[in-house]
Amino acid sequence: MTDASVGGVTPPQLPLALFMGDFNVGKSALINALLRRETVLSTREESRALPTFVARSAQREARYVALPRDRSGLEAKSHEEFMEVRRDVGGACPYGAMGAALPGGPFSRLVLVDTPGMSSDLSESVRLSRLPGQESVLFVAVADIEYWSARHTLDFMAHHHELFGGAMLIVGNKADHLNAEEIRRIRDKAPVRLERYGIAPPPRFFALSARLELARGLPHNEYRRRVKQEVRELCDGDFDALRVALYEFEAAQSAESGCQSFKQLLQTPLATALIQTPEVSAV
Ligand SMILES: Nc1nc2c(ncn2[C@@H]2O[C@H](COP(=O)(O)OP(=O)(O)OP(=O)(O)O)[C@@H](O)[C@H]2O)c(=O)[nH]1
Ligand SMILES: [Mg+2]
Repeated sequence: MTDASVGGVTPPQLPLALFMGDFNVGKSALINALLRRETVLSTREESRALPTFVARSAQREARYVALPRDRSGLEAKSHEEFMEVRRDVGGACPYGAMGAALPGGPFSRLVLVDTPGMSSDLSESVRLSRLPGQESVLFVAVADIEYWSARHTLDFMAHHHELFGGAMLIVGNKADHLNAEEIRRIRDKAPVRLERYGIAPPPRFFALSARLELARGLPHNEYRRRVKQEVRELCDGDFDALRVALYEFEAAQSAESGCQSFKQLLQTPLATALIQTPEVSAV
């Protein structure tokens, strides 16, 4: 085990749900859908966003921050500025990670961590290594449901299943692109497919749609109306089940107070590893 803590001090851990997967699979849309608001950038293009920690705030105003690569203190940002920060391929971006602290929201302690998708032109294959304090991390592997069992995705899942074991969920997103029969077939076969690949016991697999969920509170939403009712019901059901799984994880973590500030949160070993990705953590 490597000591990735900063200055030898490992701050107490808040429970974290870490969303990882290929670019464009809907990791950010999923986080926005869970939070029921457009907090992080979700876009058709590869986002090149930085790792982003979204936490609950006790204050009334939402707060956004950027952590410089040299860790020289946090910089406050407006939401607009926060959405615009991008990782540059040449490495010029001065920041390593972003943070958002939101008042209210569905989770009281669970921090949702968005990560940049594995980039196509950098041919990255991001792999985390074992981290101190990772017991408080739930690994959420996100994939496009149509390609979830591609070899590189299964390899990625197998690697992190070894690290996180039972603290792992799999999301097959964009199920709104399929018909009900296809969704059921993929969902029912997923455990067998995972076990055959050596990912055992298989993590829970959720077939859902962040896009449908984002529109769920809007009764006359055109897109929801266009999607067949059976598909909508399957997606809504699995999204609810995902929410429950996250609540259960949060509730199972010890109630000790975790990090009190972004500064602490962004200095945890996990944050350190993500900030260094891909230069250090990629293999
Ligand atoms: N049809 C459909 N489109 C979706 C869904 N979820 C996300 N999208 C779309 O997929 C595209 C990528 O979504 P993002 O949320 O930016 O995906 P990401 O995984 O965060 O991408 P990177 O940050 O680039 O890694 C956007 O155009 C979204 O609107 C879904 O459930 N259904
Ligand atoms: Mg994203």
